[in-house]
Amino acid sequence: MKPYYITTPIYYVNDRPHIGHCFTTLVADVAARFQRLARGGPPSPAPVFFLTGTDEHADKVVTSAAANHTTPQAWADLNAEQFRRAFDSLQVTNSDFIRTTEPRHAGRVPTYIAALQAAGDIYKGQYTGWYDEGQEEYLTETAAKDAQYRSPINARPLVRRTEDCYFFRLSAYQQALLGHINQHPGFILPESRRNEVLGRLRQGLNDVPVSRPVTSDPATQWGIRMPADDANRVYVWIDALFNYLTVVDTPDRRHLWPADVHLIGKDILWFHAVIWPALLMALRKSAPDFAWVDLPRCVFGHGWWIAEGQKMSKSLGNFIDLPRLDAYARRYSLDALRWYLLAQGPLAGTDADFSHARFVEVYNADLANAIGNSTSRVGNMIARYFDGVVPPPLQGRAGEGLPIPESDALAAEFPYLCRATVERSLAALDEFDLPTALRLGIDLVARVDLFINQTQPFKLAKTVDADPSARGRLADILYTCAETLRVASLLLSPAMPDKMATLWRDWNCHAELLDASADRPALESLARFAGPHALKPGAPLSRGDPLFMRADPAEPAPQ
Ligand code: ME8
Repeated sequence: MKPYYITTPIYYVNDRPHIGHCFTTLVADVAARFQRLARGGPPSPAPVFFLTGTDEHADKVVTSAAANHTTPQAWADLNAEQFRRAFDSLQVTNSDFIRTTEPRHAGRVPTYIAALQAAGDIYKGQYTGWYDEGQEEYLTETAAKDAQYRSPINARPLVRRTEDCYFFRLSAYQQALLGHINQHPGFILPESRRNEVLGRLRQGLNDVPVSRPVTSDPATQWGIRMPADDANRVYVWIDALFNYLTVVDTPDRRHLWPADVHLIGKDILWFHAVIWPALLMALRKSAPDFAWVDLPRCVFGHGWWIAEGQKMSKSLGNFIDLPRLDAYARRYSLDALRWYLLAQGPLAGTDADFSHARFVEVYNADLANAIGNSTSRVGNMIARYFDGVVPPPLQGRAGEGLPIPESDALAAEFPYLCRATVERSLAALDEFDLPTALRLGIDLVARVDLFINQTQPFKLAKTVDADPSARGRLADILYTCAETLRVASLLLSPAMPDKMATLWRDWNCHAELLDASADRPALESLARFAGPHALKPGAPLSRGDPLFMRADPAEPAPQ
C-alpha cells in the first residue's frame, strides 16, 4: 500500500502563528495519527508522510522584516522557528517541515518552470489587473468589481497594476479540470467547496501570471529567479504550491506521490483546486521525466475560526494566539484543547466560533462526564469488586441451555457494536470526516454508560454473597464495560494521545501499541473485542487518577 501523504498549507512567515494555522496543522496531525493507527505496521517504512512548513518568499515578509529592522532571511528564520515550536507544543507529528528558502526547494522550482516553458505552457506577456497587496494576488475583473475594488480579506483598496511577466496557460486546462473534478467526486471536499469551484470553472479560465519583476527596489529582489532570467522572479504562490512536490521529488521519496490530501483553508481553495492541478497536468505532459506526476487525490478546504462571535483581525486584536491556546492547554490539558479544536472546529462547510463557554461545555460533556467519568467508574468498580484485577467475561453466553439473564443479552451485543463502530470510524476517516471518526469513540462511551444504568452492577454487587451466579454476571458486565472503553480509547487516541496512553498504562494494556514507533497490528485487529490485544482476565488494572476533572463554567477564561 502506498504510504498516506498529507500536507498542510505552508504558512507565511511575516507574522507569528495563531489558532488558524495551528488548527490546520492539528487536523492534519490527527488524520496522520489515525491513518498510522488504521494501517499499523512497523515504524519503518513509515505508513504515513505528513508535511507542513513555511512559505517565505512573500513580499510581505520583506515589509515586516524592514519594519522590524532586520533582513527577510533573518525574519523568516525567526518566524519559521515560531511555527516549528507552536507545532511541537501541540505534539504534532509531522514527518518533515519545509521552508521555501531551503535549497532543496528553491533549487528545484526552476526545473519545473523550465519544463513548463519548454512545453509552451509558460510564456512571456504583459499583465494589467487589480492587485490585492495584502494577499499578493490579482483578482479577476469580476471578483474585483464584486468586492467593490477592495480586498475581500482586509478591505484595503485594490491597486491597478501593469507589468511584464510570464503567464501559465491555465485557459488550456479548463476542460481537463472539469473532466477530472466531475469524474472524481472526492477530489474537492467538502461538497460545497466542490460546487463553488465547479461554478467558477464553468465561467472559463484566464491565463495566470507566474512571475513578478525584479527592480532596484529591494522588496522585489526576494524570491526565486525565473530560469535564465534574473529580471523576473517566480510569483510566491507558484513557488509555494510546488513545495508539495519538491519535498518528495527525490529518488527515495518519489513513491510517496501523489498526495492523498492537501488540507487547506477555504481562502486558498482556488490555488489548490484549480491552479495546482493544472500545473501538475502541464508538468506531467511536459517531459517523460515527469510522467509520475499524478494529481493529488483530494483537496480539502475547511472553514474559518472566528473568536467569540467575531471575525479575527489585526485591527480588532482578537486573534486567538499561541499564549491563549497554551493557557487552555495548561488549565484543561493539551489533549482537551486538541479535542475541542478537532471536535468543534470548522472542518465541514460552516465556520466555527472559539468561545470559552462552548469550550467548557464540550470539555465537561465529552471529556469529564463521558470518557473521564466512565473510565473512572469502571476502574473503581473493578478495584472494589475484583481487587483491581480484570474480571473474566462469561464463556459460552448462548447455547448452554440456560436462560440468558438480561445483562448477558445486553452484553452480547458489545463485540458487534465495537466492530461496527470501528468500521464506521474507518469509513469516516476515508472521507476525511474526522469529527465523526472521533465522535464514534464518544458514542461507544455513551453505550457503556447506558449499559451500566441498565444492568446496575453496583446493585448486583450487593447480591453476590447470597447468589454466587451473580458474581459471574458482575464480572461479565464489568469486563464488557472495560473492554468497550478500551476500544473507544483507540478511536479517541489520535486526538488525545497522552490521555489515552495514560489510560492504557493504568489499565495495564500495551500503551506502546498506541504509538507509531512500535511495530503494531492494524486498528481492526487492535480493536477486536476480547481479541489478541484485549484486556486479559486476571491481569492487574489500576484505577489511576481521573483523566479529566470537571470544569467550573463560572471560572473566567484562562488568559
Ligand atoms: O495562505 N481559521 O498562508 P497563511 C481557520 N502561504 N484556518 C485559518 C484561519 C482561520 N481564521 N486563518 C488562517 C497562505 N488559517 C499561503 C499558503 S500553500 C501552498 C501557501 C489557516 O499563513 C488556513 O489553513 O495565510 C489557511 O488556508 C492558512 O492558515 C493560510 O495561512
